[in-house]
Amino acid sequence: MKRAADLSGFSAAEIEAGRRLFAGDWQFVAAAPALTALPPMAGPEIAFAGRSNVGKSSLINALTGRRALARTAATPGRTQELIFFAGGEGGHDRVALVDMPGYGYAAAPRAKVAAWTALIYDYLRGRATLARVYLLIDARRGLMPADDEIMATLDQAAVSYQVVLTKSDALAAAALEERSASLRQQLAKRPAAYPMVLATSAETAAGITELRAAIHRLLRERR
Ligand SMILES: Nc1nc2c(ncn2[C@@H]2O[C@H](COP(=O)(O)OP(=O)(O)O)[C@@H](O)[C@H]2O)c(=O)[nH]1
Ligand SMILES: [Mg+2]
Repeated sequence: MKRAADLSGFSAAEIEAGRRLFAGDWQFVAAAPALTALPPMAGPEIAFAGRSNVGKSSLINALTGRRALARTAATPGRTQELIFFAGGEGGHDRVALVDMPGYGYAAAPRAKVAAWTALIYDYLRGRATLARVYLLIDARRGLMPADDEIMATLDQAAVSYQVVLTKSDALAAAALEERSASLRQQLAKRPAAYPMVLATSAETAAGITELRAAIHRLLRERR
């Protein structure tokens, strides 16, 4: 509907192109436990970063319409590798979605945490094909100190990122709007942050159409 497209800031054509982009065949490509194991740089990469359990894998499944493309974990801190999924429409550049290890998981052994924190930071700072980082924030919790650290790093490295709220189904509409507004304010002083906050739910699919359109727009602008 035209009205819905207007409200989200995307045209009906962009919404449709986003839908088509994610209706294609998405496949697992590689799991990299270290920088030396990254797949060769090909098309643009879109990374999903955030605390353990924030909903990264669930969001990738919701975007691609595949219930179990990315593994979702009842046990937090399980994904300690960069997981690459590739897909996209025929004719377009191949696009990769990257499911990142979660940070801020205190119960893991310290040496392991150090290793995968280094992996996250090295990848985010040094990957030339990284088109955008989606920084996932649990709508119920808002920004935590570990999120601030990642944002400071992305700002310093001038890597463009956008905050995506997850689990929006867990909040009432007014509380969700309040959370988005306060986040927008916090992002205003972040040079590499996209000013708009997107609220999503893998549970109800709220915001998924818009996120697909946003990814389509970003890929188109890069071409
Ligand atoms: N209510 C709700 N729960 C969610 C949503 N997305 C993920 N979860 C739950 O949050 C937990 C962690 O999800 P997961 O995708 O594995 O998080 P990851 O560690 O960031 O990859 C799981 O128990 C999911 O079922 C959502 O949109 N709404
Ligand atoms: Mg995960």
